Order: sequence, then structure tokens, then C-alpha cells
Amino acid sequence: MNDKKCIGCGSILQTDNVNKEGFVRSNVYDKSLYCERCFKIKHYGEYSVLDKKIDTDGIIRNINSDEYSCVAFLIDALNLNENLRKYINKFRSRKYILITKKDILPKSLKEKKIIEYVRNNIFDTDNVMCISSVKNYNIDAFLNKIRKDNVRRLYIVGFTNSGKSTFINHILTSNLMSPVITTSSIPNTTASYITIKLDNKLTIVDTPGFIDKDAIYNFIDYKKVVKLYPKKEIKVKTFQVRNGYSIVINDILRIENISEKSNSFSFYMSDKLRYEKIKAKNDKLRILPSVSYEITEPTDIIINGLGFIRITKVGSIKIHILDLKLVTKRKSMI
Ligand SMILES: Nc1nc2c(ncn2[C@@H]2O[C@H](COP(=O)(O)OP(=O)(O)OP(=O)(O)O)[C@@H](O)[C@H]2O)c(=O)[nH]1
Ligand SMILES: [Mg+2]
Repeated sequence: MNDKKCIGCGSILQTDNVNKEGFVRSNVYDKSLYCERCFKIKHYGEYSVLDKKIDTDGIIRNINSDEYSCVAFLIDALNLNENLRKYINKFRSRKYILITKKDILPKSLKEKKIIEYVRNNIFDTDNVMCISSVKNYNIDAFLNKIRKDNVRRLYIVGFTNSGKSTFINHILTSNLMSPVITTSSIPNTTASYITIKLDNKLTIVDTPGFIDKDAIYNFIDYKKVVKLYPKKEIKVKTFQVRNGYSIVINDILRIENISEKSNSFSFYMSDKLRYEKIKAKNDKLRILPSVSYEITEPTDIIINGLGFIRITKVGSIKIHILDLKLVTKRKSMI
């Protein structure tokens, strides 16, 4: 069999194994542009998680060995944290950092602050921008920039679900090409490289997203995660929390004010989550692993893949959560 590829996810089409990437029924192989998984995602929104381990180091090695490569590292605006630094630093080529999904951020989170945070804590470059594919924000500005920089081949990389394929579809549309790449809110949508020659000067390559072991989709069912991820501008929920009181979110986390003075917790997360204020004597989720933080300045507690909690006042807090790896903190960006 030759190596005809699925135009939606980049897998080589095959007719042998229904559970492996790139499967199509043999009677439709000749006329298929998409594998069965992509076809279903596109037409029925049906979720099935790809049975394939993404070889992050292999992808990085490949890109590093391409002398014409430049990299656009896409970061979901809700997942900005310092752990990203070590991934970005693995790429040797020229790097552009794009913070995606600007449209879901509340207006109070200023672009200037986000860029400042990235430059100070993740990677210091002039080439940082916030974008939104949904709102067509800064996409043309970015394309103009890379054309001016004479970029020949741009690899779009980053963690799964950061919006790489959606971004490329958007570029395709604005270049009067069809937005054929499959996108979805489940992890691992793109399975292999998808190379698109925009014109004689510029080629863009979509890549499979890296899997973040410490993100929420590893700890709760994918279908639930899809529902818990904000789709439109976040409406921040703020609670005044007295000593001993906690806010519980679904069966995911409990955050407790353990200092004498009351504090204010603001949740930059989906409004589909269930928030509940409870008293100290209520043991809900106390069984989960916990971590305490001393808050000495306005701080964001990031729950990887879900959003973050802004804490404004000095004091101590305790978080019980499905897994402690989900939690990181940073100086508040607001
Ligand atoms: N609100 C909003 N959602 C976006 C934006 N870009 C992408 N998304 C959503 O984010 C989810 C993931 O998008 P994809 O483009 O499939 O992400 P990806 O990085 O290609 O993911 P993998 O192929 O798994 O690595 C989808 O539900 C998209 O609709 C954006 O600009 N704004
Ligand atoms: Mg993709």
C-alpha cells in the first residue's frame, strides 16, 4: 500500500486495523481524503482518543535537524506556567511564542501583562504575541512578521489542544485555501506532520501536540474535560472566604482559607464548573492530597488545563486536589 495521508490528521491511511491511526474501510480507501476518526470528528463530533504515543523528543529532534526551520510555540492562555520554559528551550531554531485563545480571557487580563510574564518567566524574546483564531486577532500581524523575517518553514508546535490546527486552518482560509485540518477539544487530534505550502516562500507544518502529564485531562475523563473548558469569554467568579471556609469545585479541588483574616478567591475558569462554599466541618474532598501556600503578594494558583485562581490578600491557603502535579503558582498577572 502506498502512503496516502489523511488530510485531517496527517496519519498514513490504512485498512488493516480499526483501532490504529489512519484507518479507513477498504471499500472507501480510494476516494477517502480523511481517516475514519477524522471523518467522525468532523461530521458527528464523535470523540475517540487516538491510540498513539506522541514522540515529543523525536519531533523536537526532527525540527532541530531541519536547517530552514523556525518554530511557533503555541501556548493556551489558560495554561501559562513556568514549566513551559524547559520545552521551549529544547528548540534550537528561531522561536515565536504565540499565546492562543485570547478571546476567552476576561478584559481585566491585559495583553501587556501576559507578554511581560512570558518574557520574564518563560522565554525572553521580542517575538511574543497573543492571538485568537476564533476572533481573527493578530493572525495577519503574525504572518506579516514571519514573512518580513524571511521564515521559509514554520513548524507549529506546542501542547495538545493549544489550538495549533485551528490556527493553521485560519491561515489557510485567509490564503483562500480550504481549512481541511481536523480540530477538536479532545487531546491528540493531530497524529502526524501536516505540511502545507502556502506559496513559494512559506511552508507551514502542523505537528502532533505534546502530552502534558500534569494536565487535568490525565486525571479525569476526556469527555468531562471537554465540558469543563471555557468556550467563550470567562466571567470571573469571586468569593469572599472567611477563615475555615472553602470553595469546592466539582470533584476536582477544594481550596480553603486557613488564615485568620478573610481572603478573596477569584476563579478564572469555566462557568460550567460547580462552585460550592462550605464550612470547615464539612469534609468534602479532604481525602485528596493537599498542599499549603503562604500568600505574600497577589498570586495566581494555576490548575493545569482548567484555568487559575487569583488570590489577592496576604494569608495562608490549603488546596486539596486530584493530583498535586496539577497545581503551580505565579505572581498574579492581573
Ligand atoms: N476560544 C477559542 N478556542 C480555540 C481557539 N483556537 C482553538 N480553539 C479550540 O481549542 C481546541 C483545540 O484546538 P486544536 O486546533 O484541535 O488544537 P491542537 O493544538 O491542534 O491540538 P492537537 O492536534 O491535539 O495537538 C478546539 O476545541 C478549538 O476549537 C481560539 O482562538 N479561541
Ligand atoms: Mg492539531
